Amino acid sequence: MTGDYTLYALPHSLYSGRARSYLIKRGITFRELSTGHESFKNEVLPKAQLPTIPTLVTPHGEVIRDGAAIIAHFEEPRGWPSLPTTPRQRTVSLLFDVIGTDGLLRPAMHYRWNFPDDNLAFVRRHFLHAQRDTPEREAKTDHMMDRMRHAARIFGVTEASQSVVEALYLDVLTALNDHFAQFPYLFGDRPSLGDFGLLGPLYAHLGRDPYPLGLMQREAPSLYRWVERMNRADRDAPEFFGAGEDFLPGDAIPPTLVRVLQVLAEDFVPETAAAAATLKPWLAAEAPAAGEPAVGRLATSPGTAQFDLRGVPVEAIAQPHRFYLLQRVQSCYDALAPDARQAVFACLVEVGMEKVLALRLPREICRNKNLEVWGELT
Ligand SMILES: N[C@@H](CCC(=O)N[C@@H](CS)C(=O)NCC(=O)O)C(=O)O
Repeated sequence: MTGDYTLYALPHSLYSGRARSYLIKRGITFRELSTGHESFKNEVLPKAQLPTIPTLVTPHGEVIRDGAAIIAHFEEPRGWPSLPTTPRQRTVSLLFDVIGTDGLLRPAMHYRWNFPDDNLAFVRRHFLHAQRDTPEREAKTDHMMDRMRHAARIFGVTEASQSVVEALYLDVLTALNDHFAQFPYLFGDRPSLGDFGLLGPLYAHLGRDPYPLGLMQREAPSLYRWVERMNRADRDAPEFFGAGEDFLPGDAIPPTLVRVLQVLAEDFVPETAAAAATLKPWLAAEAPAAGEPAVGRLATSPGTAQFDLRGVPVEAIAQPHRFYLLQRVQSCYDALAPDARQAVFACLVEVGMEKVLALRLPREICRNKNLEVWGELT
């Protein structure tokens, strides 16, 4: 018996993990199909416009491409129940969503592709089985794997930067582990939009491929439990006694979460600033017409961003997508009353993230027919 919804996704796909977890947690019945099914090419792709996963087909045949859009499809009509209503938690939850989808790609790609002794056979099995058994299957698998292996380098992992990428990731593991030792989810007893975004890199790559999985299980068992928990329909928190069902009271951002954000800020802020510095002149020179695609397939970009990570120079592709989701953080902040805005600003100063409020592109990114497109020229 299959569900009413069909999710085109793959177990080893980063962005699929976010949408899948959302559907599981919200109790939405679905069946999952790989992109190797003929229906993906013939029926879905013409409406999806880009061959990316996750893509959802609703019982009415509506096709929704992109994890954020899939989640919004369920959240928007219900007044965003997965977003806390209080100012600090709401803003920070949206911030975690973009950090998950765009800010942790470097360790995700590094720990998948640069540990072939442990990972390669496992990963190859997944790429192979994403496709039908045709004569071209092996060649197609190699092609797709080469494309994604290349992504590790263009997201900024080189011989020179590898040790800093690893050191920073170990600090992220420790900080998240300390948090999830105290709370089942980012904001207490209930998963939020930020949890779903953060799960992307921490599931398919960092919490599932053999090498990083071992690392997480050894170094961060409470984080590993959160990864498991995010893929279960129930609360899955037997180790927490007397816990409830809601976000933390009093708009609290607990000290363990402050620490997580401080570590994440170390590369999220300089990378976002450098990406803005690359994209702004590109936008001015290109002046794409309103409605032109702003976001393409993974690992395509108009240029690179250069910045320092703990004193080590890093060069990574600058992708407009991070600004698409950052717009939501900024709009949430802009819509607050002055005293709430002050509270959020003070919180972001404490975690070293206040600069992201001002890192805006001169052109808005909107959605049109399953594509993220440039908004009006201003
Ligand atoms: N913004 C999209 C990104 C989706 C995405 O890039 N998915 C990857 C798999 S994790 C993909 O489909 N890559 C294939 C490609 O770029 O050709 C989302 O959040 O759903």
